Amino acid sequence: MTDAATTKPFHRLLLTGAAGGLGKVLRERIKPWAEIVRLSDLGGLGDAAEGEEIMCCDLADNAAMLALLEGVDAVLHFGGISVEDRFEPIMQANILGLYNLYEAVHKAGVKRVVYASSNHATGFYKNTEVIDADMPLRPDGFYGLSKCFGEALSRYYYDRFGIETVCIRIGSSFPEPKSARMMTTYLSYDDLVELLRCSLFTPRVGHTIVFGTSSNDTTWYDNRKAGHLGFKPKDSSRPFKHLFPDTAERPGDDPATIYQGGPFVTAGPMY
Ligand code: NAI
Ligand code: 15L
Repeated sequence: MTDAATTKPFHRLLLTGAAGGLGKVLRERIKPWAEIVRLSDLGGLGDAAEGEEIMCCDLADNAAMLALLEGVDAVLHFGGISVEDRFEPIMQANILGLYNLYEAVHKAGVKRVVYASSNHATGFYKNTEVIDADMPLRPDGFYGLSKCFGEALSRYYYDRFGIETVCIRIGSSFPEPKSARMMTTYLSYDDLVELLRCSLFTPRVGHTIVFGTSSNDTTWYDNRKAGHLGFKPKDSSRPFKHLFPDTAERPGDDPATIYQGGPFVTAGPMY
């Protein structure tokens, strides 16, 4: 953590999934937080810029993950399968990968992880409901199930070893909403970065679950149980309202419009 010889809060911060949609955004935005940002993915990271280290590896490779975590102070875990898929690749990247990550975190003495969980851990709640972090998990597919596993695994490593994790159930973090549903789940990149900042720098987070959306006009989430993070989103999906004028006219018998997980609830299983 803070070192008298450095001016940035962390010496080395690891970002997994750095070649992905969010990873590319974060690669530029997290630099002020660490002297060295270690970037990891399967590949596709180009050359290291000043203040960067690149270590490509598969989350499913236990030995490579042990090496990846050496010398790391904190982790932003954004790597893995990010949509519904067959169970096998999800098992490798998101289940075995999570176990490998936390074993390596433990062995390296890392104190905090921020985990990119997903709204699909609770996607089978109806979009007429408002849920909070203590309500039972209701995954909407193998992908959502793997996020539930990550949340439970990180809880275990906190209870057993005191490793703190903030699990962010990200809604839909893209440049702009891509559907009427995303008017509710939208999380702007600026608000994502702010939520990561709160997750990394709040002094005590224990094991926290927080829903990651901007301050949209509609919400399915009650974030009061994560109030200690002090996350106050500044953006909203409102400026994109003109893109989805028929939001109020959704048909009532399509599962993709009934449940919070939207199209994910009918995407699987894919054998
Ligand atoms: P993405 O699919 O663009 O990026 C994921 C990255 O993980 C990819 O670059 C991929 O190469 C890497 N990866 C996949 N399998 C791997 C493995 N076995 N070993 C190492 N790296 C592997 O996804 P995106 O949108 O950037 O999301 C990042 C994280 O945030 C994911 O964990 C996703 O589940 C989560 N999330 C994202 C949301 C969004 O709206 N973008 C919403 C909810 C959750
Ligand atoms: C997710 O978990 C996915 O990673 C992302 O690609 C989006 O589809 C998002 O959820 C969503 O629900 O819109």
